Amino acid sequence: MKILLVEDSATLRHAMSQYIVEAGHTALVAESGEQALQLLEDTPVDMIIMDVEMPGLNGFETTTLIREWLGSHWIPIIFVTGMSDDEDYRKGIEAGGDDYLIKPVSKMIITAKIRAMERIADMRDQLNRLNQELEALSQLDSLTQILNRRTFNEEAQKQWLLAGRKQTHTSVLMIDVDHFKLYNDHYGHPAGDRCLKSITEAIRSCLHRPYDLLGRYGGEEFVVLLPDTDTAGATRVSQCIKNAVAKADIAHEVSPSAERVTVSVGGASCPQTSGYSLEDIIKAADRALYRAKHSGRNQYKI
Ligand code: GH3
Ligand code: MG
Ligand code: MG
Ligand code: MG
Ligand code: MG
Repeated sequence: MKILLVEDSATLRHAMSQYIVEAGHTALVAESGEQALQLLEDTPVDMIIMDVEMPGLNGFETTTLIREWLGSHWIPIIFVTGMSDDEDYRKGIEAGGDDYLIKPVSKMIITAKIRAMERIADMRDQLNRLNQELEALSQLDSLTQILNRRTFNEEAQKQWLLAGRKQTHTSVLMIDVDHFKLYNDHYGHPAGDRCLKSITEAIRSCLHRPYDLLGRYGGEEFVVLLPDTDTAGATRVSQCIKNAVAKADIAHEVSPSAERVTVSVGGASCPQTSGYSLEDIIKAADRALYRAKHSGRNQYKI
């Protein structure tokens, strides 16, 4: 760990930084609170050992400023001071200190305290990692690992705004599995889940651009956003999806319209400058999907 030692006494600075180095850490030193603040501006540290009585800013004031500056990023700050009143201890903790040691402090004590704080810092890192993982998980649909509806809407809205008033078209496709209720009833829910994963892969195989978005919009309904794509492009992708699902070749022996699993696709395209909102074009794609269903399924309408 990189440990900052703030101490105005040269003798103590020397001895304590020796302890820090012998414990296997890197020691940075500051002679005053002001110097500590300056150093922190461009050097991140993992822990601070802080004297209290110093000319200029004292350790409590310096700590308050450091905590303000670090915001929600917590690092351990330990006071090491000659001030042994209970009231000083209280002030130190209040100022943002995590521990309060009274001089003289032996090498063994300071080493043990550093170890204890290091354990808490490890826990902080673990929590941060878990939080990041949770954040990522909450954006995905757990079955298909594609964007869930909420995240799709957020990301699509970002793309929509990004495209701004460009002269390009944006397209949306709504894709719905045909007679999927019958599929589930006949093959069982686990098979239905596997089928949805295969359909996801089939759709994904038709999306090649980094900005294309794929989301699970409902049970057996998917949505695709194609930025920079006009009606011709949307038609190509729809045809590709229809073919890819056919190629997946999933048996559906009770389907009234085909012996294999098929999908219906509804698409809509509009130029950024049309004045339509993203919701408008999603609704238009939904209406096109309805037409595809009512024209016999296993087809696309744009
Ligand atoms: P249509 O061709 O008109 O779309 O008919 P459909 O049967 O596909 O449509 P409907 O909306 O009646 O049924 C959708 C079915 O999708 C019902 C539901 O049990 C199933 N379903 C929704 N989500 C899941 C899921 O996560 N896993 C599985 N296995 N089935 C699901
Ligand atoms: Mg001092
Ligand atoms: Mg339905
Ligand atoms: Mg369906
Ligand atoms: Mg449906």
